[in-house]
Amino acid sequence: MSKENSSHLDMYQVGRLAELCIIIDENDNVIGAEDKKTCHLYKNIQKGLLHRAFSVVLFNSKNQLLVQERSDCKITFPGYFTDSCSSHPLSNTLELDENNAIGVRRAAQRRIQAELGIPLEQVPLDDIIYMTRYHYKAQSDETWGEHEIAYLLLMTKDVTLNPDSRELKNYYYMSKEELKELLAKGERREAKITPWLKLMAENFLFKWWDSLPNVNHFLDHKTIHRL
Ligand code: DMA
Ligand code: MN
Repeated sequence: MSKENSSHLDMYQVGRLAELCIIIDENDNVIGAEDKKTCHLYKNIQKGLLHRAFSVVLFNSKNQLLVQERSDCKITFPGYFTDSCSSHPLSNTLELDENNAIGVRRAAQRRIQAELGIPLEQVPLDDIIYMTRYHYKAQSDETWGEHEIAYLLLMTKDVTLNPDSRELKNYYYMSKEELKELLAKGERREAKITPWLKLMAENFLFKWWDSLPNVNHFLDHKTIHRL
């Protein structure tokens, strides 16, 4: 890994850098594929490289949000508090399928299983609701960053968790008030919060939270929110 800042990575996360992400234009049209490493090097992002991603917010039946604390080995934003599950659809036939965002939902199903250890039967594709998309850019350190159009996905479900410690070091179910408190701690620099959890909270989450589990009137598959 030569000169890049990768001292905090373990072999598992280094191996994951070979995953093939989907390269898109600013309107989310597929234009190619590049490995995860190429997509997340900030020098490439500064040249405009953009990839497709997703974020899942998972609520239990008590209307609490599952919040992850990322492992210290993550490439970007290690040790930060973040949404329930986020990652990238891969450049293969199943996950490129744009019909009803099925490819992205398949990727979410795959990563929910991998990161959180939730049994597959508890995560049917039909329970993963595609809400809307947002486009953002964020620098993690001098080497790595994010530049994505992310599909925001929502699930309301009581699940069984068996988290992978290589991905997250902890998880919490938070009420609206508890998330607000965490965000306030973030503002005071007493907690590290991923830029995408912050943006999601500022723009979408609290509106949706109030009408759970009936979120259909918030679906917006046309807009790509530029945040
Ligand atoms: C990438 O998340 C996706 C978003 C929306 C930031 P991540 O860094 O957790 O991805 P992965 O789990 O694949 O490393
Ligand atoms: Mn990414």
